[in-house]
Amino acid sequence: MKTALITGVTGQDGSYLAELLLDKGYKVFGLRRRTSTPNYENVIRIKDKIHWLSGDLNDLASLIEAVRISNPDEVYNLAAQSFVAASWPQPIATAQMTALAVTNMLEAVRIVKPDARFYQASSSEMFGKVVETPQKETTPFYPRSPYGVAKVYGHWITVNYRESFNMFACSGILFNHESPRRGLEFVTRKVTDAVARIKLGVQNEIRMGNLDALRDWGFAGDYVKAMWLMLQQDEPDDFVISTGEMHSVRELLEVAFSYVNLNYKDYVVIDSQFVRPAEVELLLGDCTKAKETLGWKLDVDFKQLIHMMVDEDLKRVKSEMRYYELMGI
Ligand code: NDP
Ligand code: GDR
Repeated sequence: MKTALITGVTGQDGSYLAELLLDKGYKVFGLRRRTSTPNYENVIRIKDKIHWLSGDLNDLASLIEAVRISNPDEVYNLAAQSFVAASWPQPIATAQMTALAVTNMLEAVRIVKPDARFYQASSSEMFGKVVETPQKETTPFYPRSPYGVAKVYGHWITVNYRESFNMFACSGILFNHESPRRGLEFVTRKVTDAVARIKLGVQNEIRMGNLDALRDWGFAGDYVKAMWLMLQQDEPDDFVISTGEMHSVRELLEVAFSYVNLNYKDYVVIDSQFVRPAEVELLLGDCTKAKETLGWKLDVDFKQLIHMMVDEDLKRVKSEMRYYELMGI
């Protein structure tokens, strides 16, 4: 039985990855930071199957202890401050959690279990300003947010530990991937949640930022398979994971609202608070290397993804409404 340690296991990707590894027969350890309100929503179905470890990315001692206790064959470093918009008001916390913390995790592995295989969650946000399209492993980085800058650090320190200490360290440069477990502040989930609420009569409008931004959106359940595949290769390497298709935020609104027979133009209000100080106008990935080397492929396309998210939000909002009715709220 193989053993994996996942940081960020309570997040979107961590929960799908934990399910995938449990299905493959892994013993899964999940690192969880202490929060005043426990947040097990994404892992509710597998909570009892995960071996929980208490730790924080900024507390090296806790990471060393997590690696010592779990003695992992594979480490997936998914934890981060992952919301780009929050990285302007919280640039230092973002640098600590999204950049420096990667060194903490690599050090913990290097000191305690240097032969463990290591996955770093790098991001298409590192490409930022358009230098080349589509973007691939060799495209130069030009990050446009404190988050993007922090991810560039995390990416290069992972490459550096591979080259300096001969560690099996891989970096997955993943383009946007979404699911019904996506945080409510990210644009896809914000839209599908609003569509459900508007359809059910508990919301009147949705306030949005830049509708012209273009993104390469895939399904998180497909993307975690690529993370696992990267750690099964003979040699460590870095891979772009993407759909190779791009859609605008406006198109996302169109697809989500029309699915429930509504016109987004009747509900969208542009609000400058959601416009970013510097924008990444366009992301489009070329994942030929991953397809050829890893044999990775997509199962869910853009429309299926957005429809799946609207369906799940409709179910959730309906059950919330039933609960409030029962409670007389
Ligand atoms: P989420 O925001 O859903 O999850 C982030 C996770 O990190 C949560 O479990 C969170 O815990 C944990 N975390 C944050 N800070 C700390 C800390 N100080 N100590 C311990 N744990 C912490 O992100 P995703 O699942 O969407 O993304 C996973 C990773 O992939 C991130 O690194 C993200 O930047 C990167 N990425 C994501 C992409 C995407 O489109 N989803 C694309 C490219 C990269 P808690 O529940 O307590 O908040
Ligand atoms: P992103 O995702 O910044 O690409 O980072 P997000 O869904 O937040 O934004 C995508 C695009 O939509 C535009 N936008 C809005 N975004 C939000 N959140 N809210 C709005 O109201 C809104 N209106 C327009 C944004 O300006 C942007 O252009 C995600 C995260 O998962 C990162 O962790 C990851 O690294 C990258 O994807 C790849």
